[in-house]
Amino acid sequence: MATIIKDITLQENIPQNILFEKHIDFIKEYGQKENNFEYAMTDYLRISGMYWGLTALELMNASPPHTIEEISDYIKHCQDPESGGISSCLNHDPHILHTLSAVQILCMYDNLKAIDVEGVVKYVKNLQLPNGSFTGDKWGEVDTRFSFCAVATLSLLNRMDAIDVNKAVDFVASCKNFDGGFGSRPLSESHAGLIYCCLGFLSVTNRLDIVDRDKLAWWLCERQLPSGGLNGRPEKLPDVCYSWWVLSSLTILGKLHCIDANALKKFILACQDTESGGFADRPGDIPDPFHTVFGISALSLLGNDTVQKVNPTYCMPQHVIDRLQLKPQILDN
Ligand code: GRG
Repeated sequence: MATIIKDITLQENIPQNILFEKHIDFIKEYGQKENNFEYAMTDYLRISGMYWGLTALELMNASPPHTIEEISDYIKHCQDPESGGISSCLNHDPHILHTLSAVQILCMYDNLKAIDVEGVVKYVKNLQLPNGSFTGDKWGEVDTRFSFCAVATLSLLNRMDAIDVNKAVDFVASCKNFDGGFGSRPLSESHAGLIYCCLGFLSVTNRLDIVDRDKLAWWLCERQLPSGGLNGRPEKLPDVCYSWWVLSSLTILGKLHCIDANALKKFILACQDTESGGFADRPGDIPDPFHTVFGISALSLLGNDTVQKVNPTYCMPQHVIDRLQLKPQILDN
């Protein structure tokens, strides 16, 4: 059966560089509009949104719009004293994704003392099921994203001893597919976002030996479309966020050189909004902090030295990972 290629056509006059001033203003202003509709409707994303915006600013060498004390204080109030987990915003249920985002922010500012670290460790430990998988919260959904969130959080806290790592690896290994990719659960379709989560998980746990390296690198390179952009699975449109999920995966596999880097750089730069600042999923769409941090991080992986070096496993500034003396596994070229 023939594969259908969906793609976009890049326009002329693509910016040649990162529009730093515009992106910095865009991110700084995004968090200030507390009375607008978007702010109210994105409660459920708040702490992860802070991680995207604050990481983007740090990678662009810009200071945060609030003091570290104000940021830490907000996070502290989102920690549930009972379970130890951290919620997306005040008065919401805790979730492992926002728990990771909070820990990433506090590690970036070297301020873990703002939260009850042992509470976080207890929360993550209690989300592990007997088969090694993790649920995202008390409601029980299982997904390889949560396996990544669990080990990323615990490794940043230097508390990997709290969980059964071998069982956790067995579960992720059971999500490997015939095409070399990984899905969200056993027998689920391979998807570049989930592949990042599984490779990130295996990089943290030092178990990249279970990967079919060449087959998976081939599948990931097949994500590049004639426009230069990457999609997340066959027959889908390109989206700048896959520049991150795919490139970080190829970097972990030691296969970054297999992509057409110049074509991808052009696509990523074309996703910048030259008026409002920020990156959109595709050129001409509405920009947001999610696509902005992943666009900038992908450019960092491609060697753009006007931004800080990003770590491919944690999507955090490399200097933070160095300070914490973490050495996630990365395969040689
Ligand atoms: C610390 C960087 C970091 C991540 C935390 C939650 C998580 C771990 C990673 C998410 C990985 C993932 C599943 C990304 C995909 C996101 C996305 C845009 C999905 C869109 O799904 P569809 O079906 O998109 O709408 P496609 O492109 O397949 O049509």
